[in-house]
Amino acid sequence: MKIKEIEAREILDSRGNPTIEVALTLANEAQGVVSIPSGASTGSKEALELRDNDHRYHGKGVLKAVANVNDVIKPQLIGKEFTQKELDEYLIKLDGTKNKEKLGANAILGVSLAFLKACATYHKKPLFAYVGEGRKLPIALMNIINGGQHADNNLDYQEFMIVPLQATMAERVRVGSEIFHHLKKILQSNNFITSVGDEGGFAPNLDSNRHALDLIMQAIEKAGYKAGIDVTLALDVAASEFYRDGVYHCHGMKQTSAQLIAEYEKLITDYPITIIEDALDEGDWEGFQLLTQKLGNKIMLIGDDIFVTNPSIFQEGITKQICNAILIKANQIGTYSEMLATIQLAKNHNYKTVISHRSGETEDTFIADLAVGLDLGYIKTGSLSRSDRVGKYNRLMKIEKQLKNYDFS
Ligand code: 2PG
Ligand code: MG
Repeated sequence: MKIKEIEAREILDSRGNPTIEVALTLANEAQGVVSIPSGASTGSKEALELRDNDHRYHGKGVLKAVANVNDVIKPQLIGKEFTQKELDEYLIKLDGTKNKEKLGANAILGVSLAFLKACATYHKKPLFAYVGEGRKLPIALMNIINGGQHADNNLDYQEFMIVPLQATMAERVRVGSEIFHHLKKILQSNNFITSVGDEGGFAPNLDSNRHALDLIMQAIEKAGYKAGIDVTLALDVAASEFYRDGVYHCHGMKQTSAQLIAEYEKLITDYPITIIEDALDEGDWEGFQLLTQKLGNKIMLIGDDIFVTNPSIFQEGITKQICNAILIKANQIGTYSEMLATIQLAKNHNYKTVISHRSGETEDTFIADLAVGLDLGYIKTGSLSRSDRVGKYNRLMKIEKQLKNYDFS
């Protein structure tokens, strides 16, 4: 695959902040274009997202990352041939730092994923069919109430999600949307605001995290579904965001990890919660061990900020028996190949894999294709509103249809 042209530019993400788009063309004109999402509640060990920190866009411009692609990376790659692995290794070496801080993980991942997409085009395959043999549509975690860093309300937990379990993607999306709209009516009739947060879920001020779960339970019932059977609940607590000075500042209380774990034990008996992500602070590994001992055989415990899609950090987590599932975000690690290594580790050790959007998204739907092709089982891509979220569900429904008549030969 000889690279003929690469061009990066600055675009806006769903929060109206700059991000990078990269177009890469192979010698036979096959092209891949990708735009890179951006997080708000980031793990401290994520690969570096390079920003300009100057007067433009409140310091959030990405012209340095754009220049790193156009002026530094591109001259090194033009006219050369690579496999995906070779390209990613080349980029990692060219950067030369542990956290991709020289060129920026946003710049590097842009080139890595644009190449992946260009190769799919070259092989005349949809992305999902190019990346792997997976043909199952993922179970989706749909975030219908936003809190934490993703909304200006008073909820400590970041994401209150529903997990529809119907047989097809199209049905799961329908059930999700129906519950979402019933929730809107319930909020309205209780005089709560129905404006939405960064991931398209409602962002009301409520009495407590439990109150949010109660409203969702009502919405499920009103929509005519059975909670715990047709649809279960999931949380992304994003606990790092309210951990300070060795304690968790949650529900207006100061709690130790043991107390918070006891609270989760109660929560999962009171509600049909089957998944909890980032239940504790990313540095609270002992707490995570205790949590996994207590709840690991009952529900899915996802590590996001704690593992940051990093194969070596994740390996340590596996050794210490922490969590039983991992969130996969390409921009936490910065190349496609390293993300694949993390996924492989998860599969080898029976960890569930959940591919994820970021709270700052774009119209790019590559995670939908990767969820299917790489056989990841689960996807987390926000609410049933806003095109940056809904685009991924629409893409999944399209893939589901395409799979019916797809000739894989
Ligand atoms: C998360 C993500 C996505 P952010 O914590 O899982 O929901 O949020 O992109 O802000 O890190
Ligand atoms: Mg998270």
